[in-house]
Amino acid sequence: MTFRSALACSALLLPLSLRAAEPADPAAPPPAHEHHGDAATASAGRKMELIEGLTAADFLRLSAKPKTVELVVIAVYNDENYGMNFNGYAKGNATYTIPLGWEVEVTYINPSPVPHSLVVIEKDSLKKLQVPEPYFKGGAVPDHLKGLAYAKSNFHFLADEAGDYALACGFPAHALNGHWIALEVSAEAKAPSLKLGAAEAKPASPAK
Ligand SMILES: [Cu+2]
Repeated sequence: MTFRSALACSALLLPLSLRAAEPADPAAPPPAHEHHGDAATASAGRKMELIEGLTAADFLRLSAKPKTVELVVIAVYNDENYGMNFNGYAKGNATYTIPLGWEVEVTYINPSPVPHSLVVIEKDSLKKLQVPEPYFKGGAVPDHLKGLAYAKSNFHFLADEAGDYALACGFPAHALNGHWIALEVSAEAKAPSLKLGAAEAKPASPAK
């Protein structure tokens, strides 16, 4: 065994956290393809500084204010659905559940050069080529039909009617092509939760 291959073998035995800190070996094979939704990826000209430091724990967080929840919804989080995803999920494959009567504070981030947007609409409206105005007052980024690239935008709305909604991209035809995740406003839910893909729904992270 050469010194170099011995080194490579010992590196494989190190815990992931230690290996991640080492400089990349240009001769090493690329890392295995990550399952969608697991992590943000830097491809396609994304400005990663726009989402730096954010993790899945930030997707849903209780606010310090009562009956208020904070959402971070990132467009083009990775390559899922050709980038037409929020937080790595598309086609309703993630679901936010908000108790009826709660205030929802949303931070929308699009680190990519491709315009996308975010608007809260009824789930039934998803089939339309052009998504309608936000269902709840204030429930959209500005210019949601034009979209925002390399952008961060905040909006908030009161979830004052129970039902099945979508957090959808308002850019023409994107919602139709799966650029949406689900939002349920529930009279039964006692606390907000987030279900990502096939995983169990998780409660909101504690307030910062
Ligand atoms: Cu979009």
